[in-house]
Amino acid sequence: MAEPDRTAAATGVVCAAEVGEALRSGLPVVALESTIISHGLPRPANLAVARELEALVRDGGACPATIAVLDGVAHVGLADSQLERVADDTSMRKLGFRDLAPSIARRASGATTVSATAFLASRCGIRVFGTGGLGGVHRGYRDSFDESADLALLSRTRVTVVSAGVKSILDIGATLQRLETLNVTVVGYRTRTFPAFYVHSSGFDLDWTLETPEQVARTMLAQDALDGPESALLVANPVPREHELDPALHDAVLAEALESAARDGVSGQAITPYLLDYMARGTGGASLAANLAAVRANVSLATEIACAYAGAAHRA
Ligand code: PSU
Ligand code: MN
Repeated sequence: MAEPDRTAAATGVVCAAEVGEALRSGLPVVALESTIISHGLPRPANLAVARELEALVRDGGACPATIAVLDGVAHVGLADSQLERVADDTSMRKLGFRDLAPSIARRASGATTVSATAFLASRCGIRVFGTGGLGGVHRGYRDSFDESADLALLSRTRVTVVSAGVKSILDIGATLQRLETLNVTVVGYRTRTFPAFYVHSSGFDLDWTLETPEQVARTMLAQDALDGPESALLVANPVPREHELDPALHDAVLAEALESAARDGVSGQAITPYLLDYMARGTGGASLAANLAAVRANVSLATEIACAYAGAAHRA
């Protein structure tokens, strides 16, 4: 990758030259988050996955922009050596939106969650973002108040996020309620029920279903034209049925994982990585296979949507 555009360096945000050029030319760009690489997937396979996701975007005709903070600079688009660092460096922090300012001020390094990634993408003019599963309302939130900052950020950020719903480790019904209250538009992609990340369906009905990338692009253009509050569009793309985790195995291991987390007193930022790791070990890697299938499908769909949107915006 060429030298970054350093004129942006003073702001603490640097858009990689390739990404900046694509955006200026109206070419499709897809943002990718880094927390899934550093905290969501086991080493060393995580680096191969990070590279594979970027390749999926390129093969689909768009420019990938993986986002992370390195030594106090928020990078939108990483060179391969930077991607390696995100995957290998065990001291990378987990950064939500609210962590960006202190990480820049303290010259810290960290991977960005959905909230930080969505913000940085949108700030640079990237309209589409592909990820695994969003954060949401945790089970037991009545005691812990644990609701991911992803939800509030998406209620005021104009970005289209493609995810396999929210992780089944969460309270999915409560998460859907919060998304409604926060006015985040949720559409199912070729499904009438909200997906549950590792499994195809959570059983919760959705109000809207879209069938093609062009329909998603038209919905984005309608959001632009309405000119309402800058909220996101959440495209819920279920993991393909043939790759889903066996629901019985899923429920059994999840119950153990939640008990173990309570026993170990895990809370706050640590709970999501803890539960994901427990699920991967407890299912003998099967949850990981479902996780990867979901992320690949989401990144491919995000690429198709970015291409359809770039084409439609160009014609408009
Ligand atoms: N989905 C995954 N793996 C992950 C995450 C989501 O498959 O690691 C991350 C995302 O970065 C998401 C974050 O934004 O978990 C939510 O964390 P929290 O619940 O602490 O907000
Ligand atoms: Mn949380």
